[in-house]
Parts: sequence; C-alpha cells; structure tokens
Amino acid sequence: MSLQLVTAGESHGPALVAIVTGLPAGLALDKESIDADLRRRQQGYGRSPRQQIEQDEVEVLAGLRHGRTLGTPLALVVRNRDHKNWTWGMSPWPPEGEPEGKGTKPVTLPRPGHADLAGALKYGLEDVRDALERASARQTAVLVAAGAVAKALLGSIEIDVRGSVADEADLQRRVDEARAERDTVGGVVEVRADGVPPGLGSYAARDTRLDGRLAAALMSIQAVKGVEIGDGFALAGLRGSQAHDEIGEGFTRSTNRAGGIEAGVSNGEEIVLRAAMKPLPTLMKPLASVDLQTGVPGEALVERSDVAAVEALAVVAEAAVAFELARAAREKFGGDALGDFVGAWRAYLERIPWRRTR
Ligand code: EPS
Repeated sequence: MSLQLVTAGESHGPALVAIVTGLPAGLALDKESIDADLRRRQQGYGRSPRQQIEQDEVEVLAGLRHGRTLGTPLALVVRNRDHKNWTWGMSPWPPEGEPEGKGTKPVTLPRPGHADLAGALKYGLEDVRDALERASARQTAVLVAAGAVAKALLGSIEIDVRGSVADEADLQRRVDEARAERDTVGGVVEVRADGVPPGLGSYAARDTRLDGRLAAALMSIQAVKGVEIGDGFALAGLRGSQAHDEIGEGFTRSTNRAGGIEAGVSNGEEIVLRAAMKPLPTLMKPLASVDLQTGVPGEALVERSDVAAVEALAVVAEAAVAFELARAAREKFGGDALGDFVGAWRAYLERIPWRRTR
C-alpha cells in the first residue's frame, strides 16, 4: 500500500486541490490542526501582502466521515480568496464581458529565476501567466494540508516531524535591508524527524532509497536549490574516522553525522535535513529581460511578491518530509485499517533491538 499525493491549482485560480490516496481507514483528522499548519505557512517576516487577503482553511470533499478517514481517496481544497479580484483574468472558461480586475493583460517579460521563460518556451505560451500561476509557491498551501494529514498518520506510530529556520538570528535585519533596496532574500531551513524506526527506505533499488526520496521531496519545493542530509557537504572534507557514527552498546550512537540515514535506510537516529532557498525571483527593482513577443530588451515583470518566504518554507519542508516519511512507513507497515498499520509497527519493534533514545 503506497501513499500518493496529486495536487492541482493556480495561484489566483478558484482553489487549490489535493487528493491523497493510500491512507488507512480509521485515522482521526482534526480540522483545527490542519488549519493551524496552514496559518503557520502564511506567517513569517517578509511575506507578501497576499497573505493579508488569504485566510487559508481546509475543506474536505471526500474520504472523511465524522472526522475519520474511510480508506478512500481524501480530497482537500483550499480556496483562493484573492480569486475574486481575478475572476476575468483567471476564469477557467472563456471570460464573458469586458476585461476587469487583475491578470487581463498578457505578461511577455519573463522574470529571471521564475518559471516564466522556461515555461513559455516548453509549453508554447504567449502569456507567461499560463506558466507562472501554477509554478507559484501558492501551491504549497495544499502540500501543507496534505502534510498535516501525513503528520497525523505518523503520530500514530510516534514519529514527530518539525521544520524550523536554520539561520533565524538575523533574518529580520536581512529582510528589512532587502526591502529597503527593493530586493529579496533566501535562507536555510532545517527539518528534524524524531522517532523514525530503523528500516524505512531501502538500498535495494535507486528509487527506494530514503535519502534520495527525502532530497527529492525537498528539492521539488519552489525556490529550493540545495539539500543536505546530516553533516552533508561538510562530510566531504573529513576523514572516514571522523565522519561516521560509531555503534555503541545497545546499538546506540553518540553522534549523528549521517543525519539518521545510512545506505538509503533510516537507522533509528533522528533524521536531519537542511534545504537552501534562493532569494525569490520577483524583484520590485527588476532584472533585465527580453520581451517574448518582440525580442526587445526590457525589464522583467514586477508584481506583488514576498521579500522573504523562508519561514513559510520551514512549514512547507516539514510537510514535504512528513508526507515522504508517511509514504515510506505505509510501504513498510501496510494495513487497510489504522489498527493493522499500528499493529505491524508494534510487531516490528518487538523483533528489532531498537528503542527510541531521545
Ligand atoms: C504565495 C502567494 C503568492 C506569492 C508567493 C507565494 O501570492 P501573490 O503572487 O498573489 O502575491 O506571494 O509566490 C511566489 C513567491 C512566487 O514566486 O510565485 C503563497 O501563498 O505562498
């Protein structure tokens, strides 16, 4: 049994949608805790005025009855409040009446760093908006909703996932300085997963390795340009005798440079991942670009955006890691009913000499 996630939705379209398949029946979900994660994602220093328009809230259209999963596809929706200002510009059907509101004029000056140019070339688009709307990090709202569901599943087997900003100390100063200069900043986030038993993921095939899967989960979030696991890049400069985590009595480790994963398999230590976010590409002082229609040099599109979204990324990265860990746990422990899943986890823990150390 594998957990899968499909999302749909444009930044200023009517809504964002997520469909989660492969959940066991009987998992209790709580609207308030999903909404709490949606709110966490909206907060943070340097966010766009868009976040004052939105008050993201989950709606469930299928797969849940009286707060418990049915073991059927779970359909989640987050509506875009801002869509009311884009009803003509982002109408799914050919719009009626005179153009009004936002998004009525085609965008032809692609922003360096965004999906604009690559998307327009790939899909043969005349209006860059057809690329940027889906590529926008707005989509991460439903990933966070799906991640909250994954965290509920992980909670049933005592796994806790938490994301935070790794370089928080001077974040506000960097944001203030960048804002004053009409610029943007990135940053680094860290995700820690505690209580992951040994044995999630596998070295049997490339696409089953947990390190590769978690790296892909993080790397596929908008604006992420680097991922490391444990001591990551620093390990490259060390000797083997300094880099590995010696095995002590009771199979415990006093160090965790591997970040909880060896040979693509969780080893029972805390999983530690970091992701580097590039500065956001919509600049109020735009970079050079070239008009797609005329070939004439100009300045890239300027539209409302964030100065920084690194605190949001911490929440999104937490969701992405939680979803991938839940997927690996579903593969290992299976079960149609939640009790089968938890029972298989208990039986496994009885078989292996592993106790949570933290
Ligand atoms: C986002 C909503 C977007 C952007 C941001 C993420 O809102 P708008 O484009 O309406 O201001 O703030 O998207 C980007 C940074 C991007 O490059 O697309 C959100 O809800 O997270």
